[in-house]
Amino acid sequence: MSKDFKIKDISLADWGRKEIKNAEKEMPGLMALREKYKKKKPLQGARISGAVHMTIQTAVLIETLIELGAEVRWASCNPFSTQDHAAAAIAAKNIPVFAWKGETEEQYWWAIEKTLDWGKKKGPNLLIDDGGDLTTLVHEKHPSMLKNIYGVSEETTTGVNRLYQMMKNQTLKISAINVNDSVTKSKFDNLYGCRESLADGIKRATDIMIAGKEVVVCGYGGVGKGCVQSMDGFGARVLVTEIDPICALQAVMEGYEVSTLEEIIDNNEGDIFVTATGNKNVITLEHMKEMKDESIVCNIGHFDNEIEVDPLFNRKDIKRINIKPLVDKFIFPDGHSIILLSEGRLVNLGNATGHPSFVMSASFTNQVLAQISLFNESEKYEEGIVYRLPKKLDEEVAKLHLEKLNADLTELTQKQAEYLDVPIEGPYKPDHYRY
Ligand code: NAD
Ligand code: 9W4
Repeated sequence: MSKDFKIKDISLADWGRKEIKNAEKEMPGLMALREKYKKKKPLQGARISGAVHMTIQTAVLIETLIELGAEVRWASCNPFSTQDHAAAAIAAKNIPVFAWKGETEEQYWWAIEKTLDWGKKKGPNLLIDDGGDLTTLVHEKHPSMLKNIYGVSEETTTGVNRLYQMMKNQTLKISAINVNDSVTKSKFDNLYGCRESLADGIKRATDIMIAGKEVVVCGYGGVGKGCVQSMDGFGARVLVTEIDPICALQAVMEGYEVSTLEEIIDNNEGDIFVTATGNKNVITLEHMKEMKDESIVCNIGHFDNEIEVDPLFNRKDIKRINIKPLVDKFIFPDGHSIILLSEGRLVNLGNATGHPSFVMSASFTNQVLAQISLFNESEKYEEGIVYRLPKKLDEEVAKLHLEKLNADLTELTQKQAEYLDVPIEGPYKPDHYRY
């Protein structure tokens, strides 16, 4: 049989397999689903085309889907995000995977196309997407496949925004589940994930001691709150900038000073600057020109436009010294310098390996539940509509992770359930509740 995969180097498979084994221990939600459904195989007959970053954690997702009975074909949703050892381990199990780090634009789209090539089986019947490229490709280039597809589950904000846009324009032709807005996805991705991986990125890049430093965090939303808590935990003095009075008040109530970048820089404060706003041009060239010598500047928010990096790289009067990959010193004409991490892109992905496996487990457990539901309860879903997972399943994801953490949940008594007017088995909160 000719090989049905394309990856960088199959000799990396052993290394990948060892890391997958380690990750399984930290992905209890996925492992619990394997255990729960090993006999029932609720995805038997499912043909899943997936386009999600081909990482070690995604390998655990892929193998969970297969254990539940599915066939899968996989590509990455970003030309640079593949961990080649993860892809190799998947290919070594003869799972069709088309992903390697550093794909060209053309190779990237070729790989996504390959996930749709089911031969005589006439295309996929489920999609898992991250960012919306796979969903768009099927709609625009393979509309004949749409009628056989039970639905797509989408991982990220960008992809979910594209789905709602398609729903509004009535161009969405399949059912869709927005996994991004499950509480157990977004809290982990934004708050708990960044709380762990910001320091990881800064430290791998610079080896700096955070205790005693002044850290400026721009934006106090989910990501910003995680970053602030992390830096505070290390013993930094944390300052926050915000445009939203509610978030600014939250920061003050937690004991953080809220100021503006201009004021902070004017006062010669700030050793480390972190952007976490989702906005553009938050730290500008003018800011960096006035920062203290050797200030560290990094971004964990919007993937590439929070820091005005173009003039740093392009202006002749600013000298660049590359310290190591994705760590650069820029020397200004007055002699002072700043250190920029990940060229202004996401510091936790460029200078570290992103979120811990446990964070991805929370997110991917939602993905698997969404796939099971789309495949087995298709009567619940209408074509062209974007749904969220019911709160009961969000609670289920949390429960599967609590078991590994040795936590004992209190059970409601019948009388208490009646008093609160909630079902004894959940869901325990109304839909408008903000966690
Ligand atoms: P959010 O909307 O909850 O928070 C962003 C905050 O920034 C808001 O409170 C907003 O008022 C504030 N803000 C906007 N413009 C500002 C400015 N000019 N100065 C100061 N504050 C400003 O969003 P979030 O969930 O925290 O996500 C933020 C960004 O992080 C998004 O782009 C998201 O995609 C990204 N993200 C990154 C990772 C990662 O792993 N690196 C993970 C999750 C989310
Ligand atoms: N990764 C990534 C890595 C390198 C990289 C153009 C050259 C996101 C979520 C998860 O995006 C991810 N290099 C780039 S873009 C890029 C992106 N470029 C841009 O110039 C360099 C990414 C989810 N995740 C975790 O967080 C942990 N495990 C996961 O699966 C992974 C990767």
